[in-house]
Amino acid sequence: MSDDIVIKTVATKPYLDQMPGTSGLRKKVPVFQQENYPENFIQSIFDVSGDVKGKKLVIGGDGRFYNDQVIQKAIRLAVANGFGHVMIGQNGILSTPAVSNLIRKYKALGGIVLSASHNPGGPKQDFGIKYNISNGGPAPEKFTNAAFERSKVIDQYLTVETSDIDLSQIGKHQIGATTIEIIDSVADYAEMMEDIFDFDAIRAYIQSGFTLQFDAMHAVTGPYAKEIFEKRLGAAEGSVINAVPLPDFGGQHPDPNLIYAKGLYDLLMSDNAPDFGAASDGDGDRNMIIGRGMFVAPSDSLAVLAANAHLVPAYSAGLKGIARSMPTSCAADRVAEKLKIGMYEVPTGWKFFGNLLDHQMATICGEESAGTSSDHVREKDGLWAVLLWLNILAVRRQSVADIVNEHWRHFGRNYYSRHDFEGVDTEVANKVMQRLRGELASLAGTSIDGQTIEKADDFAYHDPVDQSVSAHQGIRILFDNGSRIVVRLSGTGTTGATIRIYIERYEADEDKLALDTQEALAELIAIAEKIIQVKAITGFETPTAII
Ligand code: G16
Repeated sequence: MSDDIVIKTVATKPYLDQMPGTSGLRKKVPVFQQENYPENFIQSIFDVSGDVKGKKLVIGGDGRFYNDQVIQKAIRLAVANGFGHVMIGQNGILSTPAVSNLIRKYKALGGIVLSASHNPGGPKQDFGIKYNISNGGPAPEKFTNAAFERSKVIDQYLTVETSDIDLSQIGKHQIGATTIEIIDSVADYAEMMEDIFDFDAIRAYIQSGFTLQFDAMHAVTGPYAKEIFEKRLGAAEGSVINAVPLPDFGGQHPDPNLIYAKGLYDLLMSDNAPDFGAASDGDGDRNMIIGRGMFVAPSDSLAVLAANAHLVPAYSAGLKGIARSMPTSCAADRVAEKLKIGMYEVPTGWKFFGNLLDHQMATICGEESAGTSSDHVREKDGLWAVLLWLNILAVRRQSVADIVNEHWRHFGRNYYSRHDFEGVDTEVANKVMQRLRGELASLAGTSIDGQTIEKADDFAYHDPVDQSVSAHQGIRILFDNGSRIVVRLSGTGTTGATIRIYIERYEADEDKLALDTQEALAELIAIAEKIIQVKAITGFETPTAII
């Protein structure tokens, strides 16, 4: 391609809605299709990134509808803004943890991930742009706030006139002073996984007859899972299902939970169950773990993984600390206490783990929303979590159910559930939160149905590293017996508001460890409605999702 490029300055008008949520900017595709909409946002990111001249940028996405077109726009903007080297996954495919790894490994200034995570894809569905900084993690609030401010006043962006880059062929292109490199989407990531885990042990376990099924949900992890589970670890062909990324994820929500991965769940509960089942989401950062006959809730998974991580090569020296998001159950806290290591509670959003990981305060992090990861990258990592389970299983040679039951006998069980009220009118949702905030001061010390509230607050996080304060991160109602009710508004939806209510109760009695979760929490669920009045105010009779 020619060296003479003409950089064009395009006049544009700001859109006022480009505020990133919990995980980047997420909107419906038609919103992103408005004139200059993605360009405005990407230019705003570059504008607040300091000097980008000659720097490296990683670009990839989960393959959803509009992915390829925004990649071409991003390439033109990157060239015009003076980046020296742009690395792009083949066919535009890169999982979120793979982007995090590439940024760190190749010392890039940052990375653009085109994904709306577990939200559905297609011409009328969701799209998103996330930006990760040079530590490989999601841009912190300071950065996203600055980008948002910039987007509100932006009046021009830079681009070049050039033909589309063929994303299907691995290789290099030169546009002006910028090298555009199409890379193998999987190779670097798979290599990193081989460095962390004992692939020989897992391979031997699989050879001995251990069976697994991984559902890639027609999203980004298909090619990664094929390479790792089937090719490198020797799982039978067909162990990875829905392995081809599709722009509309086959019309499904690529959300690995009991609602959208019900087929996998049913298989694992059936007579034909393999030993192990797992799934990941749109962009490959979430995970779902199901043993034969046993679903492992994400909060429990974090606790079990933390308690057993020392069995795996990369963590054999032990963990430095564990971190979880505030609404995640306290099961991991009991592990940290036993291991005598630090335990950190941060707001929802992976960006809050960045400082703890960078400063070796935490090694493993996790969230109730099905994200788990470690200090190997600065994102949550779905396949890493699956491999950690597999490596532990290969060492312990016990079933998932036996390991989890043993864990509960040892540490007690944190019964836990999330009740979502989706598609609530935003004003009504705000009313629920405002009313509750107004009640907080009077809640402490009161008893409801025989349960005493010890503390009620609006969670504010004081980052121990940079001393920044993030306020209003969700309401916590803490009972004197360790039970908790947490309420917050989701930051990832694209339609109306979602109220999430998280309910948790600790049980140490060995005879009460196998109760049905909703039954075990029934009393607390009733108390939650009395305090929050979500049904009364919204008019919803039941949650739209119980997870
Ligand atoms: C994002 C964030 C996570 C967060 C999750 C749920 O995940 O990266 O840290 O826990 O959203 O957020 P909310 O409860 O606000 O909907 P993802 O996988 O969507 O990028």
